[in-house]
Amino acid sequence: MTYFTNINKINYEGPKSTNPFAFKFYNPNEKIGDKTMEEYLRFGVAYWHTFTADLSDPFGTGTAERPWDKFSGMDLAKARVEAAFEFFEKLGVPYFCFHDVDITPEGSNLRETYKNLDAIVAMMKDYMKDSKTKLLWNTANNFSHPRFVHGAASSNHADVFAYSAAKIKKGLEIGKELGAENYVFWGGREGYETLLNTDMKLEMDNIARLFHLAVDYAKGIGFDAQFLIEPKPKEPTSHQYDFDVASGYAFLQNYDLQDHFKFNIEANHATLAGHTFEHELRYARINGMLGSVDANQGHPLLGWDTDEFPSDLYSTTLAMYEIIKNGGLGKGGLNFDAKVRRGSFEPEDLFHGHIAGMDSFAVGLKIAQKLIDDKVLDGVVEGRYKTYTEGIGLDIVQGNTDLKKLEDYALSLSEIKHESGKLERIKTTFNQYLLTFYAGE
Ligand code: XLS
Ligand code: CA
Ligand code: CA
Repeated sequence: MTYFTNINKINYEGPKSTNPFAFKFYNPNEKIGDKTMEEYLRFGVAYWHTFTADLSDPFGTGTAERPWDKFSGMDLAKARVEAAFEFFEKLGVPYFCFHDVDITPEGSNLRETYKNLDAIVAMMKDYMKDSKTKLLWNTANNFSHPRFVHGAASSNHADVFAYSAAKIKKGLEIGKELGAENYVFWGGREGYETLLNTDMKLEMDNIARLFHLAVDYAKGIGFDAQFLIEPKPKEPTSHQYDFDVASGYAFLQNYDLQDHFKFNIEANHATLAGHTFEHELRYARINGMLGSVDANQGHPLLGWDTDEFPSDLYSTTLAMYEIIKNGGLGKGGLNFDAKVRRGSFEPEDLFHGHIAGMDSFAVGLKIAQKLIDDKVLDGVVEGRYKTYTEGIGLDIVQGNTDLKKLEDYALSLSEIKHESGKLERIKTTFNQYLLTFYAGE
């Protein structure tokens, strides 16, 4: 059965195209630096937002009109797989991602849930034989069901720890079966509401215990996916343990997990943490911890996780700047953890959302590569830190000094001469690159 009947394959038609079902900037085979766009961007579709969600929000029921709505139970799960692979093919996207509960309904007990999962995973495996779309990552949803009311690995109840472990074990087996390149851990309810009833130390120790068990199990079954932690500062709990990359990295080092994990960085989670997207990418990159990206954006006026499709070119440019500097994303990719707005309820909106996101990152990639080729920001940064390339600065960075020597040097100084940071000039140049790009294309 065909689900998106009126929509054909989305092709690159260039910036002058007026066809809404065409890419204006994402040209998969175009070379940027030493890679093609497709190799750099490694786009993924999030199963939950695109095939499972109904666009309900805390104030209203779902509005989504989907061609698979007429099915229910396992028939619905199967229809979604058919629709998903049709969508991947038409969009020409190399990856997808899912939680266990996105692809099948939960059974009345864990054994039944496994049975449902096995059926759908077998079907997916079959579809993947003829499809170019691969699994970027899968994960266990250990947060939606009421059993996770007090957390998963961080729950006060040991049975919930065991249940969560079982779902992760199954997830790792599914990842292996489908050839997932990564496995994600987002700490859905791994956080707390109040310290008044919380043993924070035990909760954090237990999260680390479960991570170690997962690392060991994956090794045991020969599943060599990259493990990824996805930080988020709040929502649903008021204090999530993986607040941001910095706190997540400290956690990994504290529990000797840093060699087994990298980060999956979501733009909207970065902004919820009071950071920019590029701050989180930079923090991970300079520590060798940048694994993958959940590509979306928050609403500038709303303080919650709105998961919008990315369209802010300033942000996609700065994000791609970090990704190019990282030498690409390795096994990671750009997963659109993004949902169309509640008012965009028609099936074709799913294509428009992804086209917007893919084109925005393609533009970001092109501008970022040009900024790097022309050494625009590198030149600024090099000039700004030049005092560390000679004299006392060189001694400092090479470790050839001590407090006494530094004191002698400071006592000999008459006046410290600063230079302007030239922020306005830099921003103008940045805009020039954005605007020249438009004019030239
Ligand atoms: C929720 C998270 C979630 C993870 C995967 O805010 O973004 O969807 O990406 O569990
Ligand atoms: Ca996410
Ligand atoms: Ca989110």
